[in-house]
Amino acid sequence: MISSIWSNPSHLPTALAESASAVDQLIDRLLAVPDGPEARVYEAMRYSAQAPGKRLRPFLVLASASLFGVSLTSALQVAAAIEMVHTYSLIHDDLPAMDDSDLRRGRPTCHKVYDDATAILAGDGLLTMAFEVLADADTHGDPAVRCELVSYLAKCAGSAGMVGGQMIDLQAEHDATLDIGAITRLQRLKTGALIAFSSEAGAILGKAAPETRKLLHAYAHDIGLAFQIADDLLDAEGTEAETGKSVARDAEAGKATFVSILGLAGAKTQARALVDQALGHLDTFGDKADLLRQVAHFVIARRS
Ligand code: GRG
Repeated sequence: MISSIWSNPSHLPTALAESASAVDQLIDRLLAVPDGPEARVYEAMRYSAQAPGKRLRPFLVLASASLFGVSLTSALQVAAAIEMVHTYSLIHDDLPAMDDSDLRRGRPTCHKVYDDATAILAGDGLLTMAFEVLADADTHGDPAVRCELVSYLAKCAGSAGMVGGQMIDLQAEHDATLDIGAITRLQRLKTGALIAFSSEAGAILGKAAPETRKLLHAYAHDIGLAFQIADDLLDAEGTEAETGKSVARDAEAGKATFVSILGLAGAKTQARALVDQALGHLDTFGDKADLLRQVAHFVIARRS
């Protein structure tokens, strides 16, 4: 049972730490380093995947799966897969050809510790292994469910989702003229699509009715945008010590963001409104959705 991993579900920091520990143990097993010269790519994959991130997406998988009586084994498989895809995106985003960042999760970035080619391969290795994990029989007894997970993650991570959002972002890099609609679409693809997959994964595993899954999609849409506004606020107001990554990059690059368009106060108001809207989508789930409610508040209160 999923709830067995949470000793105190009303205390979000403890619940986040407990689900992070469970998913990290599985990732540790999945990324066992083989003998042979290919060991280097596994070491680079482990370096980034085991770095101290929030493990927010795995948590969303576990919290959404807990609504539908899904087994812990199934939910952890999906949680590990989404964290692998997320980590791949961070490794590639930090490369000199993209964001050229030296610091991620409070540590030197993968390409700084290894080299660019190894970092590219580590990202590729994590992305492809995620689909191997989803397709594994441990993920769900019903092949149709596994197929739906593979297909939906491919859509969310690929050119119709995160990769597409990253492409728009790279093209808009020095464009301060993007309007709020364009930024919203960019961020829905770049950040929101993986958050949508994570939040809907429980409904897919639990074979929930389409209208129930839609509620989680709507919740994810709202917290995804709130998460991105919080990210823009951290870039504008946070410190490198708090966030574990470079800050003030957006303003330096002259980039249009939610903060540059709405202002600091306007962005905070908008983020709070999105969280309220997200909570509204959870009404029908009752107390069972309390962790999803708490995490909605957390995405805008976080300092890293
Ligand atoms: C390279 C295909 C490709 C995509 C990159 C997600 C992404 C697209 C880039 C990451 C850069 C970034 C700062 C995105 C904005 C929000 C975001 C996804 C932040 C990082 O996620 P967190 O805060 O990170 O959940 P941790 O380290 O806690 O897992």
